[in-house]
Amino acid sequence: MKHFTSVKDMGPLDKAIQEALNIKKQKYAASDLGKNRTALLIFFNSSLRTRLSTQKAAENLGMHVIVLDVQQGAWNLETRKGIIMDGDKPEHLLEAIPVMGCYADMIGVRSFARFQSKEEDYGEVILNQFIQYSGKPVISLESATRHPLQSFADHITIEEYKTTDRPRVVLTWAPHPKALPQAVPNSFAEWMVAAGYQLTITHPKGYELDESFTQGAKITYNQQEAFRDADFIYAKNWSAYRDPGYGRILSTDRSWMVDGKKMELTNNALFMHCLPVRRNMIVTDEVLDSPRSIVIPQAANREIAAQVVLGRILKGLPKNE
Ligand code: SN0
Repeated sequence: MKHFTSVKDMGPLDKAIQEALNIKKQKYAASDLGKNRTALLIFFNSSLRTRLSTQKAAENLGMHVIVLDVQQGAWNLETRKGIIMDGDKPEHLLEAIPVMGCYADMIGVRSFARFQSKEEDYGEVILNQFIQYSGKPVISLESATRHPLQSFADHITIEEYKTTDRPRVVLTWAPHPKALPQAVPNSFAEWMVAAGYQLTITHPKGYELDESFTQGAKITYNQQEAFRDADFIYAKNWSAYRDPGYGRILSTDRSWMVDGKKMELTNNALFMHCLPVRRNMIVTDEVLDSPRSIVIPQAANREIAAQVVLGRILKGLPKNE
């Protein structure tokens, strides 16, 4: 594996799942693979699970890890090309990225959608600059349009908990006080269809996602209908994708919150969320604290997903001199 930015970099998914389940049984079996290798994890946005699980996965493989929070201590980075740098940003990504590449064998990047320009976000301008200018393998730690390490962990989790071959998976929009990216739902939809599951997406009118991610999924505005017979309920808020209104909140309708009554419509479904989750906005305490919630084992699988990806990238690196 060279870069990891979407499900398309994974190859056959049954093989990836097998690898993940093997790693889960023996996390330290390849603790020499990353000897004298350094992973640089760079965060333009906050992180808890991604930061901890990716660092842990790298350490399981014997790697060194450097974590850089751009907002805390690094020079404020300019990202626009051709700009006169007379403002508050002393360093340009065009120098910062190749410099980072000098110190690392691979670079993980978190850079959320900024909602200033849909073209820039959906063109993955920041992630692509890392790929273009670092000279090193790049791992998405959530980019503007996708969160593939999360989706892979979601896939592993569903494989572990499913009781039928092709479970019914429902992605439901839920209300949130802030405008959030579409990366998690885009990536989840794309990955679930690739995994061969029966995917239904439900959201209020106006929250349609980019169709290139949702092809193969059933889409309905009727949440109750979507919940009927579901095996997995995956809740997530996202902001509008369609224009006009890209990156905006169109609805705060609390009736979309996942609660115990809605869960009763399902086929005894399990509840999933990528976290962080806003209690009693997205989902009630009752559901989140119930035995049907698998958000913690889901988060635990982030380490396994990252270890599969980092291990594959390590195997593809040129020999250390
Ligand atoms: C991010 C998102 O893409 O939705 C990261 C999810 C893994 N979530 C948030 O930014 C939540 C922030 C909040 O205020 O709840």
